[in-house]
Amino acid sequence: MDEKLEALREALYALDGQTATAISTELIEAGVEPQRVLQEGLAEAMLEIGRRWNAGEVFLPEVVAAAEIFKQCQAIVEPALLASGGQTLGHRVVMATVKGDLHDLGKNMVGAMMKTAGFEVHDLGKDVPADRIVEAVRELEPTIVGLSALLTTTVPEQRGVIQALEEAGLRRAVKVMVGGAPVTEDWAKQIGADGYAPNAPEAVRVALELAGSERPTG
Ligand code: B12
Repeated sequence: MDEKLEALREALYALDGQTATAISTELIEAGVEPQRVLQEGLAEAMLEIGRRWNAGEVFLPEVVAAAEIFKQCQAIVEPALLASGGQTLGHRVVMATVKGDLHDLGKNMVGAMMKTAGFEVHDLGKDVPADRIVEAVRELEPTIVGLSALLTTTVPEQRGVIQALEEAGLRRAVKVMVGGAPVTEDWAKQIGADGYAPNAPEAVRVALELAGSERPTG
C-alpha cells in the first residue's frame, strides 16, 4: 500500500489529476484508512510541493494546480472518512481561515476529521474577517472555534479574532484553537488560545479534550 501512496504523491507532483483521483479511489476501495490517504498521500505531497516551490523548482501556477487536484482527491476520500465515524457529540465547531489568507486545504482536512469524530462543523471558508467569526460564534454558540493561518503575515489575525471575541463579550463562551504551518504552541499560548495542534489527527484529540470540559451545545 505504501507504493500506492507514493504513486499518489507522484501524481500530485506530476499534476496528473486523472491518475491522482484514480489512485485515491483505488486506495479507498481497497479499504485503506482515509486518514492515511489524506495525511500520508495528499498532505505530505503538498508539503513537498511547498519545499520545491521554496527551492524554485516549481512555480505558483503549478502549486495552484496541485491544490486543485488535492481538493478533487479529498472529495473522493471524505465520504469514506465520514462513514468511518459514528457517534454525534453534540458539540459545534466553527472553522475559518483568517482574513487575508486563501489557504484552506489544511482547514478543510481538520474540519473533515472533526466531523468524523462527531463534531458538527460549520465552515466559514477562507479570508474570513474577525467580525464574521464573532457573528458566527454569537449565532451558532459553538463549543470551539478553529482558526487556520498559513502566512506569517496573517498569523497575527488569530490574535485579532481573540481580541474581537473579547470585545464582543464572547471570549469565555468559546474555546479557541489555532493552527496552520507557521503556528506554534508558543504562539498559541502567547495569544491566549485554548488549544493548538500541528496536524488534523492531533487537532481532533485537542478538540475532544476541550469539548470534554464543556456541556454539549443545545
Ligand atoms: C498550497 C499552497 C498555496 C495555494 C493554496 C491553495 C488552497 N486552496 O489552500 C495557493 C497557490 C493559492 C497559495 C497562495 C499563496 N501562497 Co501558499 N502555499 C501552499 C503550500 C505549498 C501548501 C499549503 C498546504 O495546503 N499544505 C497542506 C495542508 C494539509 O497542510 P497545512 O495547511 O499546514 O494544514 C495542516 C496543519 O497546519 C494543521 N492545521 C491547519 N489549519 C489548522 C487549523 C486549526 C484550528 C488546527 C488546530 C490545525 C490546523 O492541520 C492541517 C492538516 O494536517 C505552502 C507550503 C507549506 N509548507 O505550507 C505554501 C505557503 C504557505 N504559501 C506561501 C506564499 C508566500 C503564498 C502566496 C503569498 C504566494 C504569492 N506570491 O501569491 C499566496 C498567498 C495567497 C493568500 N493571500 O493566502 C508561503 C508562505 C511564506 C510565509 N512566510 O508566510 C508558503 C510557506 C510557501 C513558501 N514559499 O515557502 N499557496
